[in-house]
Order: sequence, then C-alpha cells, then structure tokens
Amino acid sequence: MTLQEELSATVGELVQAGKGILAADESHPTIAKRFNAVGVESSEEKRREYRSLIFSTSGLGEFISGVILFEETLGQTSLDNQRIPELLAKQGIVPGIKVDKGKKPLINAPGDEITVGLDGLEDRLEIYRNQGARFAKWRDVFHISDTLPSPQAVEANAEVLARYAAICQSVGIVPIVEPEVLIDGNHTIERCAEVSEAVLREVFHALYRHKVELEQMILKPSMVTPGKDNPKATPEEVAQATIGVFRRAVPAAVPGICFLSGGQTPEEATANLNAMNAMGAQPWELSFSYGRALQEPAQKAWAGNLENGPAAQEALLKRARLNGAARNGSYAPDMEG
Ligand code: 5MM
Repeated sequence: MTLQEELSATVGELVQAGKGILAADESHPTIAKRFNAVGVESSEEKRREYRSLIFSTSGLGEFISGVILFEETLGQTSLDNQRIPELLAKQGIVPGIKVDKGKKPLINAPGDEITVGLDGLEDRLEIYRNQGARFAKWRDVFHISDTLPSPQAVEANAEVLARYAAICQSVGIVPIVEPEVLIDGNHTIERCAEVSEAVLREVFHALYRHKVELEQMILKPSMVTPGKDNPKATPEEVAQATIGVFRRAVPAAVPGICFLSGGQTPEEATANLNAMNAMGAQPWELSFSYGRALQEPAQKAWAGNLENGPAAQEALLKRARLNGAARNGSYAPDMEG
C-alpha cells in the first residue's frame, strides 16, 4: 500500500457509520484529576489497570472505530499481557496517539495559550507508527472573553496545527486536527459562533498553506454552545448554531467531523450530536471523539476497584452504543433507561 492508500484506509475506518472515537489520551495531570474525582490515586499501574479494563470491553468495536492513546499507554500491555495497540486492533479498533506536548502561555498575548510539540515530531511519529499507531491528535485551545482570543493566538495556533497535520500525512499517519474553543465563561452562543467561525476559517487557511490533504484528515472541534456559566441551549439550538458555522467554514472535502464533548454531560453530548444528525445529510460525517462524555460513567463505576470491572465496561458500552445511535439521529432520551 502507498502512504496515500494507507491514509485513505485509516480515514475510512475511523468515520464508519454508527461508530466514533474514544479519547483516552489524558495527560498525567488530567487523568490524575479524573481519578481523583472517583477517589483513586493516579499511578502508572492504576492507569494501566483502568485503561486495559475499558479497552477489553467486549463488543466495544461495534461502536468505537478508534481510540486516542497517551504515549505511556501505547507502550503498555493489558492485564492479560497483550500489547494495548494489539488488543484494540483485535476488536477492529484503530489505535491512535496524542502527539502534542501541551500548551504554554502565548508571549505578548495575556490570557491566550499556544500548543507546543513540533520539535522532533517526525522522529516521534516513526516510533509511534512502529508501535502500531495509525492516526494522531493535536489539540489547540482558544479561550473566549470579550477580547480573547487575540488575532495572534488564532493565527499562531492555526499555523502549528497545520504544520503538525502536514508532518503526519508525510509519514502515513492520519492527523486529527483539534481546535477546541473552550466552554469556560459566560459568553453567549452567538459569541461562541463568532469565535468558532474565525478559528475554523484560520485553521483551514493554514491547512491550505501547508498543502494538507483535506480528504485525509479528521476535524475534532467543539460544538457551538453558550459558556458554561450561562443557561444551556437546547440540542436543537446547539445543532442549528453548530451546523450553521460549520457549513460556512469547513470545506466539504473533509470526510469527518468528530466532536469533542468539552465539559458537556454524557447525556448532553449524545443529545447534541443526535440533533445535528437529525437535521439531515451534511457534506461530512458527523461523529464523536469524546473523552469525558464516554468515560465519566465508567470511571465512577470502576472507582479503582477491579471487581467493578464488568460494571465499568457496561457503563462505557452503554455510552458508546447511545452515541452510535446519535450518529444517525436515532437516539432518544428514553434509551438512557
Ligand atoms: C481526553 O482528554 C484529552 C487530553 O487532554 P489533556 O492534554 O488536557 O490531558 C483531550 O485532548 C481530549 O481528547 C479532548 O479535549 C476531548 O475530550 P473531551 O473530554 O472534551 O470530550
């Protein structure tokens, strides 16, 4: 297979109907926060136990097409001693890897941040590829206020996202391009729409400049919602606002838009995705790449105790199945049971 054929095959697998992506790439500080919420201290062994447990969920491959891993997990073995990427591949799930190195304050732009990690990326990708990763993820974040994000934050982050995507494609790794407009704050849904459109337009300009093949990447954006300190919008309002912005700013050549959940509850994230798919056919597949919205119930059920493994797996499978239904607009809240 040529690199181009490999990229196309991976994209095709990731955007399959009825399936989405599980984001399990929490960095050490983030997973410690998640574990802390369920009374568990984060250690390498506990992270291996939890992640091995959820990836072994029987039937997960029916609703999950890919899993984004953290570097540590890519090199770990499961509780029954299989390499994690192999365990996933056996379920028909494509292993992927988060490759950014987190964010830092953007100099001369108070309140804005810039994602780092381009140095040595090509070499790291070769190693990840040999370990079984077939796609990658890089996340930029944009804060909303009356004045943020600044134009330089939008431009600088778009530029690194595009350079990352170009490097990934050059070595046969599908890039997931994640510009997250944060939900934090008391902004309106209209202000979120304005910022989201500006960010997406800049990202696609940068992708064009860097000659990234839009057909061989996946977009992982946030939905257009009011800030979390404001009353919530209905799923129909979120769907209208999000699709409105995306139809203006995301080229039809992009095969899939896999949303992040960004602090929505698991039920909200499912209902919002469902409402978008219920609006009818769009130029792109509308799917999910959720972290918290897929894992939160499973983490609560597990609570650090392996004996709770079956309950944790059941909780994960339930959310995966319901989001699978939201992929074609057939989810209804009474399916929550
Ligand atoms: C799973 O969390 C990912 C890693 O975050 P950190 O680098 O901060 O540890 C994160 O990139 C995630 O993939 C996306 O934000 C989507 O996750 P949510 O929870 O927003 O669906």
